[in-house]
Amino acid sequence: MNKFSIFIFIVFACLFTNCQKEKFCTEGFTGPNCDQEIPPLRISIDGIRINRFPDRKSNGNQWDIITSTYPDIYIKLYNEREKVDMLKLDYYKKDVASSVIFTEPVTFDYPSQDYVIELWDYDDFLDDKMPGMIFKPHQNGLGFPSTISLKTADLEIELIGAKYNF
Ligand SMILES: [Ca+2]
Ligand SMILES: [Ca+2]
Repeated sequence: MNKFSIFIFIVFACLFTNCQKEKFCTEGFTGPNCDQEIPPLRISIDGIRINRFPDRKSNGNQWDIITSTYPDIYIKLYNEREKVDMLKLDYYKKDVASSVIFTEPVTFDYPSQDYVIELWDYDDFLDDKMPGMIFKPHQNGLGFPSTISLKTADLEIELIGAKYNF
């Protein structure tokens, strides 16, 4: 075939195979209408913001009694199945009255699996366990938000600066 025949061949091939309808979807989406989400391979975040937690223990007592009633919060974060710590902070934020941010990068290697986040109140003797939650970093149908909001009856937590790897 000469160059012209090759050109004609490609034009006809396109007409019969709908290749002119091919689109480039936004990253993370696929399908004829670019509305099907591709499950991310990995999600990394810049930090964790705690926006709400109970102001008292489940028995009605205050979190602390000596210098302030507010808890001294640290976080544990692990994969529910493997129970391997992804984040176990060796510091705490003192006397947290309402919201607090932990600027701690974390990478979720299995974004569709269950992870557990636990809050703890540091005390000198025996730390108080605060509420926690089980969550999936990626939930199909919500798109790929840069802030991942997690809510239970007791807690409101945001995973901030989320980046997605496909
Ligand atoms: Ca306490
Ligand atoms: Ca404390």
